[in-house]
Amino acid sequence: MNDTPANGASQDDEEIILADLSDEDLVKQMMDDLYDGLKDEICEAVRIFLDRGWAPYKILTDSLMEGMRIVGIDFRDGILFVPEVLLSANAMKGGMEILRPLLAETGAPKIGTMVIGTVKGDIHDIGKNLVIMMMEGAGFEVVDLGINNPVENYMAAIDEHEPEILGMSALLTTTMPYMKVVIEALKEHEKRDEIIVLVGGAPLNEEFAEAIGADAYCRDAAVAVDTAKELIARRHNQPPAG
Ligand code: B1M
Repeated sequence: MNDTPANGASQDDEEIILADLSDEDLVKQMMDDLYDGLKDEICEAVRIFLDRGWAPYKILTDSLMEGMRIVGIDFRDGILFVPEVLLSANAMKGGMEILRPLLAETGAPKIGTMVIGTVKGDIHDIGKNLVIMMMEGAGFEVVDLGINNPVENYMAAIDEHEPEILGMSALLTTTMPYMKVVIEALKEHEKRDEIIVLVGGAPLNEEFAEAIGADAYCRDAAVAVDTAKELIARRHNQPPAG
């Protein structure tokens, strides 16, 4: 990514020892490594930060998500292409897999169940997977439908698992309208009032969520957790758990 790596050495110099870098330089190096799709290096850096006592959520937000934001800018500008971004996504997932059990290990009591999936036509799943990790960590049982879900998948999972919450993710402006198709199907099957519908994904906003009849738009995974807790508590007429 950069001509000068985070530790100030030139590209041709000897190998960078991640463990020798300061926190600040290691964050910068992780962004470079995520950009270059270096999964092993990302996993090593995540472990180093954990050893240094960083909270899993801080590692996620300060290095992995920030790194992916930069990848997104160069993807948009035609500097990076799909194969390169896939490598970055793979590296990010490697880091997330290390953090996943740690985020889920809070011992929080079970609050409710959520069915979540990325909508039809859309294969982005990193943000959805992050939401799942955070929801599990907060005490939700989560049924993950994966990517590219037609309305039938959501309806079948709702029938089977009877969740309090339905979550939908979309990262493309062309796929986000499909969320309305799912909400309309819920109405048609007289299930809309039984379930809290939360939607998220980079191109969405509150106005869109309101326009399609969702209960709330969630800007990020932490907001998804807070919103889920709050809306469930409101249904039960109790203060939010945790
Ligand atoms: Co895609 N892609 N991509 N891509 N991709 C975007 C979304 C894009 C903005 C890039 C850009 O141009 N800057 C652009 C969309 C433009 C638009 O629609 N306006 C785009 C495009 C165009 C495409 C293709 C069409 C490219 C092509 O083929 N020509 C293609 C579409 C494929 C398809 O889906 N049919 C495509 C493909 C891909 C890859 C496969 C290469 C890869 C996905 C790999 C994967 O997910 N396994 C990819 C990636 C990685 C991205 C970017 C770079 C990063 C997305 C990401 O993971 N962000 C992205 C650029 C960007 O968003 N800046 C881009 C990190 C993640 C943690 O954030 O997903 O926003 P995010 O999730 C957040 C919140 O949004 C929220 O919480 C999460 C955590 O905080 N949230 C929810 C998300 N879902 C939620 C659900 C909830 C609650 C909150 O429910 C309750």
